[in-house]
Amino acid sequence: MVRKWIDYKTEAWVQWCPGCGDFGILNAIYRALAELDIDPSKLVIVGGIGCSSRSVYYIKANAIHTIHGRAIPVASGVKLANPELTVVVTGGDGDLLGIGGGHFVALGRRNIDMTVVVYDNGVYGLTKGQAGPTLPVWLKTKALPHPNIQGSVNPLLLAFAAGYTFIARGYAFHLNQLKDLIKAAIQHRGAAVVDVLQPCPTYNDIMTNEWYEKRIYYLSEDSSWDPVVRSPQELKEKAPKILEKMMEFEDRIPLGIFYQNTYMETLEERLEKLMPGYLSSPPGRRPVTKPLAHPFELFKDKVVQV
Ligand SMILES: Cc1ncc(C[n+]2csc(CCOP(=O)(O)OP(=O)(O)O)c2C)c(N)n1
Ligand SMILES: [Mg+2]
Repeated sequence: MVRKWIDYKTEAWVQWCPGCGDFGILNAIYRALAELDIDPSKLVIVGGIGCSSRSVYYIKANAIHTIHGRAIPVASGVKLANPELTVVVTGGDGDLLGIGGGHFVALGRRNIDMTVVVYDNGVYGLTKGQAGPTLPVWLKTKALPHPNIQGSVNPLLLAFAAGYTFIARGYAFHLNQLKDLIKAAIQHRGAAVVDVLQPCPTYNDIMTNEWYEKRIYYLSEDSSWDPVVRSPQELKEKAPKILEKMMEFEDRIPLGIFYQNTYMETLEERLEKLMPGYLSSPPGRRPVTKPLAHPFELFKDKVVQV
């Protein structure tokens, strides 16, 4: 069966402002899912709280609207209980990098095989435009009484430091390119993040479509760009260039895949080493009468008495 993008659209009324970048991101997700022909019954979309997190209502899948900042831990539980599911987290810069920042870091360290799509508009859209964690310092967007006095966090550098093994950046209104980035993120084995620059026409009157379109370009315009890292040695060689590109966010803003690590093991693979049979018969599909060994049993010979 070949699915079309419309097969992933629900009947729910989409509650976003006219011109919001979220429409572009949602459409790119629909198209990525369709091109990968993902069975909606094996797909789980998890959102936190925010305009962007409402995507869970608009995608035909098993969907969970969690609490603010907690989409990643809920999604991690889903994936670890049943690793054969495709798990995608949709949320805002505030949700994923502000209140949920600790969980964002933990996912990188764990390298669980799932995808995080950051709808990055620099503001808390749902609560009327306060400064979000990616809003550059000294910018005064229209809902702020004073310029932003806090520095911003760079989602790509944070993801790299945390251990994500796929890191990309897209633009909400470049539908085809964004669709390809989300597809590659879902296909990647390990924790993947796609930071999507998303104009918020209601509250971010500085980082507008025009502002972005003057600055953005694709890393792939340089035919020698190769973000794939296959060994620790290759990582050492390529890291300086990758970091230089991740830090570029002024007159020019690069888009595309910045980094893809293909050798790092996932948490699921680590669990399989500890508990043989975990992947072929994961907790979510085991009869309750046949649970996996209790973690204390697994570690009993390894405990060091002090
Ligand atoms: C514990 C808690 N604190 C604060 C809020 C209020 N709140 C709701 S959404 C939100 C931020 C949304 O910003 P972002 O995640 O960037 O999403 P956007 O609306 O911009 O898409 C905040 C602070 C909340 N719902 N729960
Ligand atoms: Mg936001």
